[in-house]
Amino acid sequence: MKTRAVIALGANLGDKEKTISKAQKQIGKLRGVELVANSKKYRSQALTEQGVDPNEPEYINAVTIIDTSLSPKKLLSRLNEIENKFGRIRSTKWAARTLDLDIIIFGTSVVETKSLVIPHPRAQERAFVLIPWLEVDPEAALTGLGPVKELAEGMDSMVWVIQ
Ligand code: PH2
Ligand code: MG
Ligand code: MG
Repeated sequence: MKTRAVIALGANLGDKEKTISKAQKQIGKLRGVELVANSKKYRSQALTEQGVDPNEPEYINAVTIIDTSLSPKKLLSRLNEIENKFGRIRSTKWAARTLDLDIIIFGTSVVETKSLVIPHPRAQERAFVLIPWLEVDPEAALTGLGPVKELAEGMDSMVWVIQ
């Protein structure tokens, strides 16, 4: 049994564009994962706890859609391994990072454990997740919240496509 999952990628340290492209490739090559779609890359200003912060390094974001036979927990641990390969250092939730891989939805599953919450609890507020997601799946829906097309209304100007 395969489940369709949506992964958001983000980076604001190091060679960001290269990191995102390589990470999209590596996700597609994981055992138990079939690539469905890779979005283009988008630039956006860093969102911090205090709101958008133009003094923080800009982010590159993208979305990758997969079909997977892995469990949400296994998928997360494979994604954490990829983050680590790109030199991810874990400090605070909002700290700058070389690579962040977040599971946005996993089929229509709802997961709430200490290490994993699905759907991603802040996805609906984030242009840098919704706009790339809509690019590769115009019919996308955020579990429990409805069509991404509606959630993303008015957000186009918050991200800039680069590829
Ligand atoms: N990720 C964060 C915090 N802020 N800002 C942008 N623009 N893009 C991100 O991916 C991002 C962020 C924490 O995961
Ligand atoms: Mg994140
Ligand atoms: Mg994360």
